[in-house]
Amino acid sequence: MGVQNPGYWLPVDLSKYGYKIDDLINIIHVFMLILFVGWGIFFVYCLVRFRAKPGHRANPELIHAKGSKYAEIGVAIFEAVILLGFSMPVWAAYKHAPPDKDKAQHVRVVAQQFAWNFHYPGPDGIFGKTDQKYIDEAANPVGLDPNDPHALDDIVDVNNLHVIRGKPVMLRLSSKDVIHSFWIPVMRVKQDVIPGTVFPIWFEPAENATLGEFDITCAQLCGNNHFKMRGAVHIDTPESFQKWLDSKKVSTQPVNAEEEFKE
Ligand SMILES: [Cu+2]
Repeated sequence: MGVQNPGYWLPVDLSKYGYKIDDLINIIHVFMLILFVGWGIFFVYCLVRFRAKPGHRANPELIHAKGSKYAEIGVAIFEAVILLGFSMPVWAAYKHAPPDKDKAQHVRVVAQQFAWNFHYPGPDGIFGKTDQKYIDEAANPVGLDPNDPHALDDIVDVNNLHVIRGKPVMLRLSSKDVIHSFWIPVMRVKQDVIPGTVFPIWFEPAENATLGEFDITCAQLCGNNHFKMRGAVHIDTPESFQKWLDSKKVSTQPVNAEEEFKE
């Protein structure tokens, strides 16, 4: 599972807006490197300059040097620019709906120890109701309500998220049990999943994204078999997506749903 090459730095980016996250990571790393080297040099300078010497007493008076003052003001300004100018706008862009949300694909994600359940609304575009009393770990892992007509065409796929190139994907994340963290490295999305709450998150596979399967992992130590909690995001063309959809149609009907429908 997963064909991406980890490379020497960040994983391959197949998302339309992932470069913003990458830019931020690069800027912060370069800045931290500059700070690290600067403070390291200053530290070594102080060790040598102020070392214990015979006939020399420590002076507790503050030094009012201009240079260090300007350096600290400069660092504070740069940090404010990173936070207000880069970090917050990227965060805001990722937390709100995608720019072209009308054409988005909607998927519910229900995390559990140790799998990702993906719930698609089906051709009617409406998610069927779910309730934990209908949950059957094998046949109905998200608890689709067999009495809800909107649930009849819904599709549930364990560990497989199918998306289309160039089409935004809006996810609603929830958990059946403990805290998990939904992570698609190639899409640059990561979000904690907390029981009792629903978190929205979105991403958009780039128009020219490599087709195929890429890792989805859980980034929060969530139990003994946490390491097994991996799925795959399948980047499809509209045709291959449809093919997959057709293959799923009958097999994932919730138990009793067909009978209920006939009445
Ligand atoms: Cu997990």
